[in-house]
Amino acid sequence: MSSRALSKYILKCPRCGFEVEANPYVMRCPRCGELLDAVLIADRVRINWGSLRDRGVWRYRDLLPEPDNVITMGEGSTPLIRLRGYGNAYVKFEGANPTGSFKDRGMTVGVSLASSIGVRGVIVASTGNTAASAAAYAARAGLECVVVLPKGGVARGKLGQAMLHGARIVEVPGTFDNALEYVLETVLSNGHVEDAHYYPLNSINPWRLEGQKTIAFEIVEEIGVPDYVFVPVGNGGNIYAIWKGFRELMELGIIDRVPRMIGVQAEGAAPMVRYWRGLGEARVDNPRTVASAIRIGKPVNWFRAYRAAKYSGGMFIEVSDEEILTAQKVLGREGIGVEPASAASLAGYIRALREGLVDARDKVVLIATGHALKDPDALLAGNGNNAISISSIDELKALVINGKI
Ligand code: AN7
Repeated sequence: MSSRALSKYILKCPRCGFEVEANPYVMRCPRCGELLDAVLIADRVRINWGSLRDRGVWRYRDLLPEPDNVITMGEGSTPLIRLRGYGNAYVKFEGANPTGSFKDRGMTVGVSLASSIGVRGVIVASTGNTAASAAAYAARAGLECVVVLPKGGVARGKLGQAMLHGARIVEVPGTFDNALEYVLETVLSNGHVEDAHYYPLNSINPWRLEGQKTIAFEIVEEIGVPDYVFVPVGNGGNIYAIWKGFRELMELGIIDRVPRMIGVQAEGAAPMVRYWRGLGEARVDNPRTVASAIRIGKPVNWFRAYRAAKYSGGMFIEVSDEEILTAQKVLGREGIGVEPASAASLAGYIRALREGLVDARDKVVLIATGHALKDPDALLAGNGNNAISISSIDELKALVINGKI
């Protein structure tokens, strides 16, 4: 890999301040063990906002790592859709990415880096979307992909994608938290990538998160700085990445404030809410929710997520599974198809409106992280089958022409 790839960054510990020269291998602070931040060095950055080229994630290459091999499928540039039913809100529809989730923004950067440093393959633990995305981008790069999944805990669409793209699937007992532990214990030693044969692309990897921060850049280009951004939170990488994107634009003088970041969790899997309320560690031993994508009890990025909410003036809130499924239906009836985890952002917004945390005039963006087709079982279970069986044209005529349908 050329030395230029990460040259506009340093890796800095958010806890003890220790700095490391940017490189693809060190993920945790060698001194205190915290996950390191990838920090852009302002005088090494040259960006001409007015002459940005291209679409999607690489439009912002001036603010991203620049690996030699860029593995891209046009990810990013997703629609920002005005919500009709509630307040002053827009839905950032990440389901429109190549594999149907926001993970593609991260994988285009992460897999490009893996390809450029020359590894045999990539490895991820996943509740499903990371697996689908890693599998697709690795296939595109000609790399092997190992996905470690909680057995029985992954929605069928995502499992099918990992199979389609030729990933090696390894199933482990327990939850995502167990799967992540298997992966990190295997390939990381003291937060440093030991076995560079399989490069880890979970969200501990700061370079993958660099891709995800482009969600913030696109929002700013389209509607300026919103008052609030609602993000479904599992491992906590995405809320941090989006906040980081806004903050960098502020540091570059492009915007003058950062939106309040609101992290939304499912009641049965809400370690960040627990921590936020001062009730103990960011940890839930037996995470449960219908939203399998965010069925996570030990968010590895808890400190990153915490900083995003704290320093933006935001917070963490929780919603019930019932509220999540209602919100999924509300979006569905507006033509926007999201998986249950993604509906948590609207569920959180509805609750925040009801509780007066947010005013109906505040400009809000709801991050809709993944596509409805990811979890077909949730669609079929949640909406009832109102199909009418007929076997003649006359019957259809009777229904349609007589308005009986
Ligand atoms: C649809 O795929 O963790 O808080 O392994 O798929 O950054 O973890 C997925 C997470 C929200 C939470 N919405 O994002 C995985 C995985 C959807 C997701 C999240 C996920 P983070």
